[in-house]
Amino acid sequence: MLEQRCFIASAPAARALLAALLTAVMLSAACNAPRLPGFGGRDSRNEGGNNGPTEPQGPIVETVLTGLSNPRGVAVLPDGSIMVAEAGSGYNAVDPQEWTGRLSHFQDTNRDGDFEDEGELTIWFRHLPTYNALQEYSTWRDEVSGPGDLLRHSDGHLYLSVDGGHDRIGLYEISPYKRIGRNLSARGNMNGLAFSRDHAQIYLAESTANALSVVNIADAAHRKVAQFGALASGQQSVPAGVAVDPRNGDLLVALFSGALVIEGEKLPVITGDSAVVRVDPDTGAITDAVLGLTTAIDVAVDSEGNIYVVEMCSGHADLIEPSHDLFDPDQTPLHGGYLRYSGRVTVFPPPAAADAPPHQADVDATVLAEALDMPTNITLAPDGSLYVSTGQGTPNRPIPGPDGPTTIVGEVIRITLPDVNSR
Ligand SMILES: [Ca+2]
Ligand SMILES: [Ca+2]
Ligand SMILES: [Ca+2]
Repeated sequence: MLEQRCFIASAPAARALLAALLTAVMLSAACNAPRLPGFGGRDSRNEGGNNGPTEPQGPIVETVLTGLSNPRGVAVLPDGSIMVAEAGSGYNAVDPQEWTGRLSHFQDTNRDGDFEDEGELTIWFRHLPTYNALQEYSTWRDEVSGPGDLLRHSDGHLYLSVDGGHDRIGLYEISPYKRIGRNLSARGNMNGLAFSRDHAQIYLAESTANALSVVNIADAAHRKVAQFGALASGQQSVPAGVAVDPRNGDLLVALFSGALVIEGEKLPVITGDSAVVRVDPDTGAITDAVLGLTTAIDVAVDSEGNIYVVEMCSGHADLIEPSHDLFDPDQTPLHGGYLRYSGRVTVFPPPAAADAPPHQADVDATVLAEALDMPTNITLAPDGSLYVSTGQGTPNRPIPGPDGPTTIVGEVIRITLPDVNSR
């Protein structure tokens, strides 16, 4: 209780600071059009023989799905349709029929560019586990878990990680005929998944265990690849996302960074302590790839070695009591632990040499999208576009938004890069 009182006493000052920070974030979002300085050297090339100066072209950011409940992993199918895992509402009902985790298929059958017209949604599974860490683990943060990352194998099978809390953890194999088959791993929660280049194995970012493991699809044999130590302030590393560098098979892992309690104050986010590291899949050797990040939660790598990073938020705000009613639509708008609308997607070039120093986020980041509301997952589609899931937290809960009070809405955005547009 002492800890709680300490936090509440310091809350007004923290709120004022965070309000200022939020304003700064919003202003910078309004003033800075999406930009790609020097990304891949393509901006300045201006091929095509246009007369006169050409406007530097930024990425196109579109909302392709809205009204979801904690969208997480997205898998893009060869026909351009997408499968989306949703962690659900977080309401951990006694009756499994009331669980709201889902796996759904979205097809743009009328080809108007979105997946929101009649008949474009087919729900494959609608009662998968869901819970909120605020209630289960008293984290003082609005944090929903359930179905998590999703991969589509070249043979058509899907692999879905599920964190439904105690005894409801799995990496499930799902046939193209909508049958849930084997559970390949139930050792601990798996926030991020990535195939090995030959699709024979799946790498697992095991956030609670602070480990990176690999599981063979054929026989479900499990092997730990790396164990991550503490980050700069002594907090746990919390690996949240993993990607395979298609050029050499290296693993890129997003280390989200764990919470700290300093002098009784709960600090869910230590700004700048999050990182992306490169892991040798054979030796487990770990080297820093990008430093100075905040809440790096997922990562992707393209065929040229460019590293795409999702940061969930830029700080913490309005921690909430475990007794807070997340489902009361008349609650005062509160951030709920993490600063809303402060997430972003950035890209970093491949290292110039094997022994090049790591990138520094404040210097080397090219921003592709910012002021996002709590993004969690990124998927690099075969056509080079990026699908990012946003809106982590209890769906419909009142929160402060960029234009005043709003509510949490799960969405999937698509980021189309300039070099992709001109292909
Ligand atoms: Ca459509
Ligand atoms: Ca439409
Ligand atoms: Ca992922």
